[in-house]
Amino acid sequence: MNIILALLLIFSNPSDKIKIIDPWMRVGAQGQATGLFFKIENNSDKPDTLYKVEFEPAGLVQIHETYDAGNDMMGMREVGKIVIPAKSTFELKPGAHHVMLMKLKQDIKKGYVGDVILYFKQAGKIMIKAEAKEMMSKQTMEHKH
Ligand SMILES: [Cu+2]
Repeated sequence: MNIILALLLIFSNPSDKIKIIDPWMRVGAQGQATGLFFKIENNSDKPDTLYKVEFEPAGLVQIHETYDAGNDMMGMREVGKIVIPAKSTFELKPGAHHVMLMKLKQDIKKGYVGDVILYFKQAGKIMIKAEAKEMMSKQTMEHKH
């Protein structure tokens, strides 16, 4: 190993090991819930776990997965955390895992950019900005809690 690489390894910020790619949220109305989506790239040689998300304009934030509820319906339920294996990418997207921003204190309109804080067990606190976009979807989402 050369010296420059060794120094980079010593001084690299732990959060560089986790990269958040293409964050966005779906538009939503005050009092309602909406989804937050992004890709998590884990460049570390250890698994990492996303276990908490903060978004000030939401009264409640949960990490959800989507499942087949039968009769062509999709259900959602809280999973509490997402484990990202070493050297891999995990995608949160509509119809799959997502962050649910619930009890919105304000309308989230198209073009709005929100500050979100993600908490990882290894990488710690990561701040991101997510822009609100409209989503075209034929899926019917239903909460089953
Ligand atoms: Cu959900």
